[in-house]
Amino acid sequence: MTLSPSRIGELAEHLERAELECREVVKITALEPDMDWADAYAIQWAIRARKVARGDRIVGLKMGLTSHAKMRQMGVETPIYGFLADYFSVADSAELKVSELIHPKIEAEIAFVTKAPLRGPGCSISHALAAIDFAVPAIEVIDSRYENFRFDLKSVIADNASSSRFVVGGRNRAVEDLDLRTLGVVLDKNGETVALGAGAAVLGHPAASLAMLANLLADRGEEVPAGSFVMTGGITEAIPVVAGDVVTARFQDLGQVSIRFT
Ligand code: 0L1
Ligand code: MG
Repeated sequence: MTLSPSRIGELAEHLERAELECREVVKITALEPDMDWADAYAIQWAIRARKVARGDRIVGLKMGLTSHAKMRQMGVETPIYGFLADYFSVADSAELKVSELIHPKIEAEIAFVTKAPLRGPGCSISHALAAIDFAVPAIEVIDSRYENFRFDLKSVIADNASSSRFVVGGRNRAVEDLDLRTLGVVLDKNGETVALGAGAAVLGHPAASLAMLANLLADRGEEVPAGSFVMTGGITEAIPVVAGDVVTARFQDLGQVSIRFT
C-alpha cells in the first residue's frame, strides 16, 4: 500500500459521490499516479463500508473483464472483482431511468448462487462447481464514473469495477444439468441481435471466474460466503444503451432476462 488510510477514505468519498450524483470524474491514477493494486482494492472496500454504514445491504459480488472481448474492448489484461449493493437490483423487464446513470452499457452474464463458502488461494473450477447451488441468467448494467468510460485497471478497481445495476431473470438451473462452456446467449437491443456468445468466453468456463474471485478475495483474507450471488462477467463486449432502448438476453437452458431504459 502506498496511500494513508485517510487518503483512501478521501478517494472513496470522491468516487462514491460521483456515483451517487451521476457525475464523471478524472481517473484516480491521475490524482495518485503511484497507487498500487492494494490501494485500489482498499478504496473499493472503503466505498463498500460507506454504503453499509448508510444502511445499504451487500447482496452479491461480481467479476469483471473476464472475457477476451471485454479485455480487448477496454485495453486491459486482468480480471477484477466488485460488490453489488441492494439498490443496484432492477426487477426483470422493469424500467431503468438513464438519468440515474452517467453512460450505461449492458452485458449478458451467467450468475451463480453458492451453497458453501469458497476460500482461496488454490480454488479451482472443481472447488467452485462443488460450491454452486444453481445458475441463473443476468444482465449487468455497468456505468464507469470516469470520463468517456476511459480508465486503467487500478482506477476501475477503485471504482467498484464500474458496478451500477443488475437484473436477474429466467430460471434457476442446477449446474449438473448444464454445459456451462457451450451455454449460448443472444443479446438483442430493440429487436436486433447486437452480440452473442457462449459461456466459455468467460475465462474458458464461468466456474473459473468464481474460483478466481475466491482467490482474489483471499489476498485480503476474505472468502465468497455461502449463499452468495455472483455474476461471472460479460460473455461479449459491453453494449451502450440510451433512453428508449429495450434489451433482452436469451440464454440457452436458462430463459431470458430484459430491461427497458427510459
Ligand atoms: O463488468 C465488467 O466487466 C466491467 C468491469 C470494469 C470495466 C468496464 O467498466 O468495462
Ligand atoms: Mg460485467
